Amino acid sequence: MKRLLTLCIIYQQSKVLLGMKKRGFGAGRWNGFGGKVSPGETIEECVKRETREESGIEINEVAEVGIIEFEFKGNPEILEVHIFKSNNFSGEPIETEEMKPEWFPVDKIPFEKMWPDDKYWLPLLLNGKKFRGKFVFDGSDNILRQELVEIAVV
Ligand code: 8OG
Repeated sequence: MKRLLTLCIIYQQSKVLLGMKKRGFGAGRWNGFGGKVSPGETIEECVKRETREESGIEINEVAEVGIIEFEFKGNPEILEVHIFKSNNFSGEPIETEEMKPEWFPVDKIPFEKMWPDDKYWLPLLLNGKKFRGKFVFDGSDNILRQELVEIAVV
């Protein structure tokens, strides 16, 4: 069974906006904004809605740059995460019930407090690449298997 999710990296010059996830799945980690695609919603509508709800930022334009599947050992559900980037947005980030946003210089991204796969694909995103991958986790800290390739078109 597959579940569709979105994730958006908001960036500006040499900074990226991340949010500290305060509750639920991935709590205690810095991440981009996103979540589960709702019934009747397109993937792009989802990434805009989730980013607005979690950070107060209104996305004007997004580009899809990658798709990564996540599998957790012992769980048949596959999370298919569609990854976007945007540097065309309005508003100022605000703390919400779910996330505490903060700008990080690109050379100070807190990879040690992020999902362990992010250090592999986020540099590709920041370098203008597109990618496709799969990560199999044992729990939430340990990567058992990984595949990540650059692609021309998502
Ligand atoms: O709705 P919820 O907050 O549970 O959605 C989970 C969010 O976390 C969604 O934006 C997708 C994202 N996400 C994963 N796995 C990983 C991961 O390994 N790295 C990053 N950066 N984000 C992830 O589901």
